[in-house]
Amino acid sequence: MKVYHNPVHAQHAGRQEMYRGRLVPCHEVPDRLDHVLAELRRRPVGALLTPTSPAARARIERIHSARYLDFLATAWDQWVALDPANAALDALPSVWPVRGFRADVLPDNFAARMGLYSFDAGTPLMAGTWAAAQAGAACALSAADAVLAGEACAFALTRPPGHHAGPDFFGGYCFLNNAALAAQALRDGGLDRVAVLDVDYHHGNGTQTIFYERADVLTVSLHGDPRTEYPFFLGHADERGTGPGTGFNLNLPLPRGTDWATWRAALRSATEAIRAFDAQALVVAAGLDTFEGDPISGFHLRSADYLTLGADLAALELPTVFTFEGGYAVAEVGVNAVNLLQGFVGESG
Ligand code: 6XA
Ligand code: ZN
Repeated sequence: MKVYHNPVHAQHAGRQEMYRGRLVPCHEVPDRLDHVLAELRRRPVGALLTPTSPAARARIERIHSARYLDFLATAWDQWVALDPANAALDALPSVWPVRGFRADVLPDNFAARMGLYSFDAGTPLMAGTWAAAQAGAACALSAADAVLAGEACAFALTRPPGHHAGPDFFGGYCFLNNAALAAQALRDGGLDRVAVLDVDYHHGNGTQTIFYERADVLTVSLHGDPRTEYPFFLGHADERGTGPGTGFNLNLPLPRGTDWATWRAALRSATEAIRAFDAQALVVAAGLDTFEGDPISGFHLRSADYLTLGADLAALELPTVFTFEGGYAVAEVGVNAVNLLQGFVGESG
């Protein structure tokens, strides 16, 4: 397994997020990735690499709109231009165009533009966000390229995470959708059918939206029921895709409190769908916030369960790219992530 790690991830280090009406310290912190790196140094699963080239803009534009990327590239400078004192603050959106508002007219006002390109107030943007997100995209693309070149599996160890980011919006701590970038890279590299399996606690709404009308990328997500769990407004079982994509999205929502046995039974439904689709490669949006000790989630998976999860995924016998998504029990996220990878590679790793 090749592990591509994002050398500039720590330039994205939010101070505060809006959570239940209060500004609280960010859950999505640089320490998370550093714990995974430290555990990988203790228990290597393969070569630890940094991408040799930056992510080409044309490859990112396969997933994200040009005007959204232009916004992300200039957002921090615009925020500081509003008031030099803003340099000491994170930028957080506070106003959004909901039903009936116009999203086609680009506002001049920066706060309005932030709202146009986002869906929550929990995702701070700072000076290093764009650099970190781009370097993360380079990890995802390098991991896909490695698999295309014949590697059995590769891990994009990067933050900020990606699975909530859509074609032209950020949210849920995500800016560029690394799993979608990897899936598209696998398609562009010549594979006809790619499956994305999202095992994060939260529904992968960005990935679903990106591929919702397509039959060439099957999207499957196991997650907390959106009736009670973030991101709330997408992720229900009746969302099956639309147009040519009808039947190529599968949501498996589970109640808060779900344990490993029930979760694993849902995983079996997911892997059966991936087999039936006859996928040629798999992208796993690897969130570890299903862990029993996660501070913002509600499933009860234990550290040893991630070894079994890895083995269950390996049983699909598909070339596989993993992207690092959620997981906020910082002290345990390294062990849980490496258990997943070690379970996947088995004794040979
Ligand atoms: C609300 C919770 C965001 C969850 C982000 C996450 N601020 N997504 O872990 O997978
Ligand atoms: Zn999550």
